[in-house]
Amino acid sequence: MKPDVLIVGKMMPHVMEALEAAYTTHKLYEADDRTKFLNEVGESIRGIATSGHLGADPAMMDACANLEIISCYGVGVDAINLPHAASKGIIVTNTPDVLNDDVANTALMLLLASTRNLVAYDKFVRAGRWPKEGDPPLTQAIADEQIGIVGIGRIGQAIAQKLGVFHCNVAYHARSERTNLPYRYYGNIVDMARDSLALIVITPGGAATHHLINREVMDALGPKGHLINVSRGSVVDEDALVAALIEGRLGYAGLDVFANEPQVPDALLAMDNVVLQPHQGSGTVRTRRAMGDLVIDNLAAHFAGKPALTPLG
Ligand code: 8YV
Repeated sequence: MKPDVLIVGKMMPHVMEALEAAYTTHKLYEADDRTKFLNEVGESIRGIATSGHLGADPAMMDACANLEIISCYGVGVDAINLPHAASKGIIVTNTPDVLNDDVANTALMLLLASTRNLVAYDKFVRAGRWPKEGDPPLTQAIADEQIGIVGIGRIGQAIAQKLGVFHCNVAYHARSERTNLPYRYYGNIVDMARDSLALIVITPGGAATHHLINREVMDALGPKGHLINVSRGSVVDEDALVAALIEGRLGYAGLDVFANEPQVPDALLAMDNVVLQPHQGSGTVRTRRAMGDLVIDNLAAHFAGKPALTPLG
C-alpha cells in the first residue's frame, strides 16, 4: 500500500515524477473547492509536500487527521504553522544548506549591483547616452566598508564569508551574540545600520521579525546607505521603504523579496536606485534540483521508517 501524500502546489517535474511513483498523490492545486477536497481525502493523508511560499495552515493539518510529516521545498518555513504542527506531533522538514551558496551569491550580486549602479548604467549604455553625455558619476566601493548582516544563520554565515573575499568589514545583528564568530556583533540593529554602508537582511520571516527593518533602521542607514533583502518581504516595512527612497532618506535598495509577491509596488518599478529580482535567491537549476531531492528524500526516509533527513527543531 502506497502512503497517501497531499501535494499543495505543483512541484518541479522530477519531484512530481518521484512523488507519483512512490505515493498515492492528491493534488490540492487541482481542486476547485479546497475545503471540500480536504474533507474528502484528508483522512487518508499521511504526508504533505508543500513549498515555503504555499506552506501549511492549521485548517489543512486539522483536515488531515492522520498526518505524520510535512516536507517543505525551501528553507524558510514561515508559511507553515510550526506550533500547530508540533502540538499534533507532525514532523516538518525543510531544505537547508543546499541553497546557502546561491542565496549568498544573490545577496552579493544585489550588493554589487546596488553599490555600482549596475542596472541604471546598463540602461544608460543601451539608451545611447554614453557618447552624448560622457562618463556617468562614480559609484561606491565596498572594500573596507562595514556591511551589517541581519540574521547570522547558515546563509548569513555564507554571506559573511563571501563578504570577506571582497575585503568588507562584517558585522551582524542577531538576538544573541555568537561568540564563535569573528564578526562585530550589534544587539541594536539601529546602531548597526548607522555604522554600516549596507544592511543585508537574511533573517527568517514570520511574526518575530515582521517589519524589523522599519523607518528608524532605514533612516540610520541613511541617504548613502544600501538595503539588501534576500529573506522575506515581511521583514521590511515596504511602505516605509518606498517613502524613504522617494524622500532620499535611504539611498538604494536591492530586493529579491517583497511583501505581496509577485506584486511589486509601482513606485519601486520607476526608481533607478533600486535593483529588483523575482524571488530567485536559490533559483539555479542545480540548487533547485537539490532542494527538490530533499523534499523527496525526507518523505522517503520517513515512510521507510527512518528518521527524516532534515527535520526542524
Ligand atoms: C524558495 C526560499 O524559492 O528557501 C526559501 O525559503 O525563499 C526560496 O529558496 C521558496 O521557498 C520556494 O517556495
